Amino acid sequence: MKSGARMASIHNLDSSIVIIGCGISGIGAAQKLIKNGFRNVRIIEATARSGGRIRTGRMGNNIIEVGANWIHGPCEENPVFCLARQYGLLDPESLTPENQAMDIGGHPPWVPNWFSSSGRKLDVEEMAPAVSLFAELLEQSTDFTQGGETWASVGEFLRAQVPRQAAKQWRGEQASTRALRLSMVSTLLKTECCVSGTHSMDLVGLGAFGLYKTLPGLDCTFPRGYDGLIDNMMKELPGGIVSYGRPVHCVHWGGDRTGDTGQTPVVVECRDGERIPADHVIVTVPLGYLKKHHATLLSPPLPLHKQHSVQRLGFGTNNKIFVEFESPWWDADCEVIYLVWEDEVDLVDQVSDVEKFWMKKLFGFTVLKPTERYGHVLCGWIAGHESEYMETLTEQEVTHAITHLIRKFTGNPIITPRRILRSQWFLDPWTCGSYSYTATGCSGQDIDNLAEPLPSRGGQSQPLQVMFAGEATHSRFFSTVHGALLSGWREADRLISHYSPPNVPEPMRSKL
Ligand code: 6YU
Repeated sequence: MKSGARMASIHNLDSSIVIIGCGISGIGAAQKLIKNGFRNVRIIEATARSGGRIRTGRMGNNIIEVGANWIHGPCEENPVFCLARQYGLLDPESLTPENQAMDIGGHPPWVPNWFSSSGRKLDVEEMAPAVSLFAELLEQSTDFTQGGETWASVGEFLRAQVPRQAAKQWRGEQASTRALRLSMVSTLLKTECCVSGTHSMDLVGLGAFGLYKTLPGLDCTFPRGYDGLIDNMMKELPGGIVSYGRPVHCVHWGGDRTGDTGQTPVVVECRDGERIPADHVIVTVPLGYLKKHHATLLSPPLPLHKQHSVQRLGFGTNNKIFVEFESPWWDADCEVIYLVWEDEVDLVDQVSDVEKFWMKKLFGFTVLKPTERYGHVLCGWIAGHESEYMETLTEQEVTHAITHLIRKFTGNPIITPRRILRSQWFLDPWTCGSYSYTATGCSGQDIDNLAEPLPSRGGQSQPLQVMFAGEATHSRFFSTVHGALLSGWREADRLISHYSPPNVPEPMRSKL
């Protein structure tokens, strides 16, 4: 019997669908499938909680976001914004039409305080040209399209352009001012490593840098925590749909459904030995996990072109270090504190000796606002191997290093943090890093390959056995929550269309 004929023998809406991972992409896929009438949907989650990289924590009385922070581009096109609005989770100012219309790539430049390694507070006006030069060149980095670029990476491009432009634009300046501005550019390069979630901008491909698209709207936060979004979405799912604390070991695919024996084309094998039969599996594990475990997670293994894309795409670490103080040592209007190492005139975004100098990679701190809500809390940002090394240290060692750093840069020998809390995304065995980026040598085709279902096109066996969602599979919004949610909906839609015969009205299809 041909697989198409066999397909007709099962009731479409009874197809068993297993979703691996209860992050927002998995929750979104389940939500859409269930709203469209699928009755046999299960989510298998390795940890004891929902939300994955959306994780709201507490530091004393404060809410802090250990993972995702902002809704990037809160506008009508952003489904995370629309859901958050529907659930009543946002502040009134985030909802204004003016806020949604503002198209400036995220947020207006933050009000900075700059401190240097010799313990000086730098003059913002005098240093502003470094910020505008960097912003201009970063913008230019997104204009390249695949193929034949002189520079392979964003880092190489910036390293070639910055000194050239600096020599031209800052000709009349004192050598010391020029040097300080170049050191500032190193700080901005490290900031960009955090934004891209990479060890170094030398690893971020120039040709693919423009693939990431920003949406209009001023980035906003969830005043009562990002996990409110997850809680509300979970409430819409049937109780008991998620099996928690159940890591999936292997997805056995490539079989054929046989109506007679009840055998399904896919079997999901959990680490505890349970074997779950499925018609379709949606894999939403992070790319970091897939990079480490794809050889054992799928049997038979991924086809070569998918394996190569998993390897080529980038997945790096960006961590936060929250630091609370009794009283502020920064200006009242300050939104970001940048730390400038005066010896970094040569545009560096990596340290020479990670164990000794890891803290040099921390570009600075954002200030949690409003103060009435958070008190005096800073969020330090650190990316790359230095960040991964930081994760291995004790909280006491991190506290000691951060205290020393702040004392050195402020010139104040007695500043003492009240408490510290850091994220550890690289050591998280189910994430293995923070988020994806387009590495050198990869293109949009790699993202499409990652998202391609198994068996690959043209095969004879039953289609859509294993499907792939998650932030890294979204071709324009990778690395974001909205990209992840849209990818889950995309795979749900794929199944919905698969089971909707052409030219038949689809009364069941609901709009999410
Ligand atoms: C955003 C933001 N944000 C900061 C930090 C991080 C991320 N992001 P999940 O991992 O959630 O779910 C998978 C589940 O699978 C999980 O529960 C696992 O436990 C489970 N699992 C794994 N293995 C399993 C197994 N074997 N068996 C069973 N289960 C298993 N995004 O929109 N705004 O401010 C930030 C930030 C520190 C770590 C972020 C932000 C990224 C999002 O958090 C992330 O994309 C989604 O939550 C992922 O959801 P998911 O479902 O796919 O996976 C030009 C250019 C550059 C491009 N970059 C631009 C920068 C934009 C990104 N900015 C990020 C910044 C911050 C601060």
